[in-house]
Amino acid sequence: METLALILAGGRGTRLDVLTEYRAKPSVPFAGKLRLIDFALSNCVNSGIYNVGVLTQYLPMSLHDHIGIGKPWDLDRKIGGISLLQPYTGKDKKYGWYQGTAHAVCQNINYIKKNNPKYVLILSGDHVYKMDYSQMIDYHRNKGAELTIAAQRVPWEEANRFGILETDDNLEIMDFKEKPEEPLNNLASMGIYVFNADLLIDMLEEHCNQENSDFGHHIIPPIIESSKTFSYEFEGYWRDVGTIQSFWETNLSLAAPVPELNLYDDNWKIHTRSTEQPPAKFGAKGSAKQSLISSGSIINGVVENSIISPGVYIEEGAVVRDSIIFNNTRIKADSIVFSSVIDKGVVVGEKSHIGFGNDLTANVDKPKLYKTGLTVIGKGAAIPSKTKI
Ligand code: ADQ
Ligand code: ADP
Repeated sequence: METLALILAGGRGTRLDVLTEYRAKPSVPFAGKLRLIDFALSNCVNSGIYNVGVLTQYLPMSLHDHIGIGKPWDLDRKIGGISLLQPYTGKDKKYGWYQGTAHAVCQNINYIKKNNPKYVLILSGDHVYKMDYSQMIDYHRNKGAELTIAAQRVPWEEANRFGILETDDNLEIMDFKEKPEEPLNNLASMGIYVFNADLLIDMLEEHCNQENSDFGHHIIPPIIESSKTFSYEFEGYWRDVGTIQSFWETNLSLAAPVPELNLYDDNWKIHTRSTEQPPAKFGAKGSAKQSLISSGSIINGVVENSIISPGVYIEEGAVVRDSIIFNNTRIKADSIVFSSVIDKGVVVGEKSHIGFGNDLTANVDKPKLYKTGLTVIGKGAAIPSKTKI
């Protein structure tokens, strides 16, 4: 096959705090029934790329379970299909834990060679976007590029979180700086690369023994000096949900009247593995507005501007607002949940208030400013009745 996609899914993503205590970031639930990695996987198959390797490492169980043999994405194929690429060790301890991103890909160099692709598409497993990679590959080919980096303008104040590109009028990349302290530009690398496979293999062979080798620091800068490298500007919706706030905001943006990211587009479905669930049910006093409610939920309380995963139970008199509730959590009667993210399998006891500031002032006045912060409850927590957090 012409293109092999490699999804980097091994990073810990510490800024997502307790949500990544038991799972890798690409496995974090999103939009009620999805997980973050569903975007990269679905984009691959929707772009006609059916040869995908997923590099996993940190707490891979939930991710492996989710991906399985790739059936929901039609990746359970004899030719191509999906491969889960875990770190392994060899006879002379030549291999081991993945350190930097390039080090991770490097340890799978034999897998790349075996597939013998013309292009290798490198992706992150934790970005929220819909992108037709086949257009990027056409662009790469038409430009005669050896490496193409997808890029997007980001707010200036965030530019230091990204790799920053300088291009000429022809969009050839002249300079690249990984997370510069004082960025001189705001054109950010999206961490999505199309490599000519032979160039990638050459570069990796040169850098393989460097444990910390990372694309942004060690692979891309020398390539820009020596090879034809282009920027592919992507103007669609794209978010790298690095922090709890951006995770919360990106999720809730889906409940807006006309979200920027359309999940209801039949031409670009985001596939996921889902379990059999009965329909969402609303009791006589149950209501929900401007919210996503997943199957298997029972809503007997009030839900506003929130994202509810499968199997959530919201009892009578409970109010959930501006919040994200993961699977099988139960919010008991007369409890209030404001501006919070509550992980799976949590039980919030009766008459509790989750999402109050330290001064017990509710977070409701200006939820967009997040000044009072979000409340995050870890997986499986049992919150006693009448607790205020
Ligand atoms: P970051 O996202 O900060 O910047 P990094 O932390 O290296 O880069 O993670 C990239 C991806 O690789 C993530 O999906 C992560 O989970 C995964 N990953 C990290 N370490 C890994 C390992 N050892 N094994 C397997 N997977 C691993 C990158 C680029 C920037 C660019 C931003 C855009 O370096 O230049 O601007 O992405 O988001
Ligand atoms: P997530 O919260 O990311 O959805 P799951 O609850 O689906 O994770 O768990 C992922 C996998 O890990 C499942 O196969 C589950 O059976 C397994 N698992 C979860 N907790 C434990 C545990 N304490 N011991 C062993 N396996 C576990």
